Amino acid sequence: MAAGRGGGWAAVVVLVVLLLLLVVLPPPGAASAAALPVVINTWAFRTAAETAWRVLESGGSELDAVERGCGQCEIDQCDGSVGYGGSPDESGETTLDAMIMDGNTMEVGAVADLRRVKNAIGVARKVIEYTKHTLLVGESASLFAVRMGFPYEDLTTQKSLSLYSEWLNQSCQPNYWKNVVPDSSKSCGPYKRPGKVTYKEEQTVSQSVQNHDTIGMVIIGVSGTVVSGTSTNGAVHKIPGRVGDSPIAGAGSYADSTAGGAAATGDGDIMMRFLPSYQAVEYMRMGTDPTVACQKVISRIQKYAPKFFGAIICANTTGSYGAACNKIPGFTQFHFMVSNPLLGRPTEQVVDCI
Ligand code: SD4
Repeated sequence: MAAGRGGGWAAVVVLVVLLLLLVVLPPPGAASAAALPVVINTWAFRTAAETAWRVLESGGSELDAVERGCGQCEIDQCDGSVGYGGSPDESGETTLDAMIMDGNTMEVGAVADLRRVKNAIGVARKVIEYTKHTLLVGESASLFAVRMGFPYEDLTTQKSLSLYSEWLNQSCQPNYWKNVVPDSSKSCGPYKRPGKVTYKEEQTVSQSVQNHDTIGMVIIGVSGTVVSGTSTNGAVHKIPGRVGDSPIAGAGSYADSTAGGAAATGDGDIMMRFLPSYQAVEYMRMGTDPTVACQKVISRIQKYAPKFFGAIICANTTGSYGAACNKIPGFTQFHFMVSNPLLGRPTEQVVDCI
């Protein structure tokens, strides 16, 4: 009887300890300690992170820091997928998509299919500052940029030219067409609708991971101001006119100073259908830990597109942050940069994909 009572107490103590651990410990994969300001950006784009951090340190605004940070990647041509000279489209031209969002005012400035102007996020910022619009596209966006004082220049480089000619030499493979004649999985266009349509199941173009590497950045300032931004040259060999997720508010990134910010990277054609950045911010608004918010967003997309290539970064207004990615062959971990006062300087971090 006495032994039984002792066993009962032991069980109670174990239960209490377990409950305490549950309360004290963060959920698996949860973010490290929070501190403000925080700068978080997709991929190991260190110079972008350093640039943004320096702007904050020298008293610049969060918008300035996001613009300069992402702008640095445009100058560095980060991974060939940001800025000029990357991702030639089907006609060999590089076109850019970018956005910037102010989570205090909920204003967004964005450009898509921007041609012959290098500093896409700079132009996006001008859309906020000098227009009542949100998104400008194509040649007209370029004309706007020139009016705003940006140089009009060729975005083609030796590298983008050789990527383009290699693609032509391999019968324009891969490409983004389906259900057309001639058969787009075997030959170049021009393609047409067939006389009699026999729809094939949607083919996912097998993109290499290097095909997509947008910079997405979220900054939470010391007073809780949330700002986000993106910049990319999109998808290699895209059909001219194609716009991805990056310049779309809620898809490429989202910022709300009452909840947090998020930014996505990966296969924008799929990801933009789910507004993942908006969804992640809404999860954080409900109190969900940033890592878990990121994971929930990835899981929602997985149900429809199990093999999609993509990742997302999330940060809430306390400075807590996290990231998640979809595990596919060749992409099992996602690297991103974080800067906050606890880390001291921009630090590369990594998460295992789910
Ligand atoms: C796009 N999401 O245009 C962009 C490309 C990219 O990481 O992320 N990459 O689809």
